[in-house]
Amino acid sequence: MSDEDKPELTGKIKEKLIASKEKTAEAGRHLTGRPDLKRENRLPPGQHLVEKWPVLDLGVQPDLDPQTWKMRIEGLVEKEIILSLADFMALPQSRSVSDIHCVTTWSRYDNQWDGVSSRSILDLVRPKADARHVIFHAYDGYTTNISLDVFAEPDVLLAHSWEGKPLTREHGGPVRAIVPQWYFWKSAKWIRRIEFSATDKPGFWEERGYHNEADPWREQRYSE
Ligand SMILES: Nc1nc2c(c(=O)[nH]1)N[C@H]1C(S)=C(S)[C@@H](COP(=O)(O)O)O[C@H]1N2
Ligand SMILES: [Mo]
Repeated sequence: MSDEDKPELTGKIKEKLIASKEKTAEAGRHLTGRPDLKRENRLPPGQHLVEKWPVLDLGVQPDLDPQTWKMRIEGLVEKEIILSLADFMALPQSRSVSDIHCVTTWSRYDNQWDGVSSRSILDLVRPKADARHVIFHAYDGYTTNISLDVFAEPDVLLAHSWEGKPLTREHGGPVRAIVPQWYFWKSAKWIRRIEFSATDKPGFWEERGYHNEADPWREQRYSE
């Protein structure tokens, strides 16, 4: 129930509510992305809140040398590119704040990411008209797929930093995807290659029973 529906809010309580709402709205104005943080209830169904950031992967955490690291962006694009970390860091930089929702039911609020926005990447490589899907390929062999529309959302980043510090190896450094509107399995760590495709290609978990989309607000956890 929203505050407006509650009948008798008076005096101090009302003032407090308005002040907190103004703060939320103020925070929202600085966000480029989806308005998750403006939700009255930010916790999607079936999730619980954690403070610490858990580590989840397939048990292999590639040890990538920043000096030799490369990321390739290819497939149905006008211009395929290979970026070194220096090239990547020289691209226009963006910051976004978003909540993490993991399908294993933990959520973590207000993560501050720095990196290169998906939109900058799109400007650079220019997807061809028939490109519809984006597939992340990672250095540990992991893959995951999202639609080009979701990739193009303004809060999607290829992130190199969390809370102002370089991403650690366990969390996917030097560069991982952040796709805030989906469950976190779509946010590939240790990105090696980004493929633009006309056809969809279910990734590691999508082939093993996870939903092809991953909307936490609709609990798109597993496929039927
Ligand atoms: N390369 C790679 N990316 C990955 C995974 C993985 O195993 N390999 N696991 C996914 C899953 S299931 C989750 S919940 C998040 C976990 O990210 P974290 O360890 O930084 O919390 O990474 C996602 N990205
Ligand atoms: Mo996950």
